[in-house]
Amino acid sequence: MANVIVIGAQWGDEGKGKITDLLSKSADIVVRYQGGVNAGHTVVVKEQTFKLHLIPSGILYPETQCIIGSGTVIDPQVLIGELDQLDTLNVSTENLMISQTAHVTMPYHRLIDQASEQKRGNKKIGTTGRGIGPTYADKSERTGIRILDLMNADHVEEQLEWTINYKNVILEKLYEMPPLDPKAVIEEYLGYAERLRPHVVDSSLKIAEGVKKKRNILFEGAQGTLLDLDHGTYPYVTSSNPVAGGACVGAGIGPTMIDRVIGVAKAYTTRVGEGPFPTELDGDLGQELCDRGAEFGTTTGRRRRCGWFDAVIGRYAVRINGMDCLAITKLDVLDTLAEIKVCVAYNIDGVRCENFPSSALRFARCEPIYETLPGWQQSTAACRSLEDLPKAALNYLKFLAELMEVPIAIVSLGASRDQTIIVE
Ligand code: 2SA
Ligand code: MG
Repeated sequence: MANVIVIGAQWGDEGKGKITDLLSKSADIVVRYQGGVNAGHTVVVKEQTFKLHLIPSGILYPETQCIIGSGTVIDPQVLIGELDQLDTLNVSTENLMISQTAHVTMPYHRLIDQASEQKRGNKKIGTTGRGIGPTYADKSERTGIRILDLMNADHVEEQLEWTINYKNVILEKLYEMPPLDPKAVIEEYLGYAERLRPHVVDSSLKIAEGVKKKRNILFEGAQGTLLDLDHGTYPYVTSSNPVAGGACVGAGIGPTMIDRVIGVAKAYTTRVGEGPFPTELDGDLGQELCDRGAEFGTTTGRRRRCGWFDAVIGRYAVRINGMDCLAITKLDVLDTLAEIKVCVAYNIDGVRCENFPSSALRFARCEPIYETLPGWQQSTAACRSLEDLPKAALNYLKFLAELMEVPIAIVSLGASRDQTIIVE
């Protein structure tokens, strides 16, 4: 196992939660390195469904240490809600660690995220409305509140009073919203600080200690490659770096310490929020994928847009992440189809293009060039090895691996832990 990064190879919701849950069994430490409560992981264990936004799914294994790293943004209210949920389900949260240098999502971040989306009108990003962009903006602008600030009551009171008064000008003047009461916010967040205090650590030091002791460390990406702030479909992206390189920055570990990068991709493509999506299916077929795949956001409940597998973005994800191998999820969702299409290249203004165009304007003009493969029209849900798969399903997987020039290591055929093929 060693030190492994798991990333999403598409627009998020690839089923990383299930794959990291599987790998967490062999991990001693699981680290979240970016994103915040915009992420949503659904893990099903013994018919119990866990919905986690910030806490790594590794928490379900009693021995595994879980770290919410420096590059994440933490909404204390949501995090405490997750701690409470796990408590009622008798899952111990003693092994949860929170980076002291992670930034805090405050109420004004949430308000500004939602209000600015509204102001954008038809130019909106389609954010989760969880305050993610504004929290990272403050981090870059150097007006952010960090976990270590919250831990220091005297200092943070002054800092928050100034910041909230400053944000109130924006709320009132720009968005015509009522101002926040600094005293009430400060009191509320100092309360959260006490609940979180026992979990707060120097996270990069904890990780370094783990490396020294040769512990297996799993770095769990949230969202996906195409939502990366630098390498995704900007501006329709999130405000962090979900790509593998982001793990080094967000966790505070050098690239020489990483052994493997595993990409996770769905057997088709989904996207939630605005922005171009070349292989999107609008009609009945899109609806069928959505219904069969239960494609609704874990965080916001939004319906995900669905389409065919796009091997151009797949190849791009292999390159940007230095991906060693791939996990293909939700293959079973395609079980009913007579024919399956795969986008092998784009047509941009009459020219065939094999590579993902980094210009958003060019990407919006991409028309998919498809190859059509026969479907298998039988259930794969009970398959436990590649030999169990119908021939057409195996051919489909081989075709994807060839197009993306990466081996497939894991195939997932349903939500539960045992509906998985590990390729030897
Ligand atoms: P934000 O809120 O600023 O990060 O939104 C910016 C864009 O990033 C997309 N985004 C996501 N896309 C897929 N899944 C995400 N997590 C949730 C889930 C989403 C949900 O697991 O289902 O519940 O709706 C996620 N988080 C951010 C977002 O749609 C914007 O396009
Ligand atoms: Mg998700």
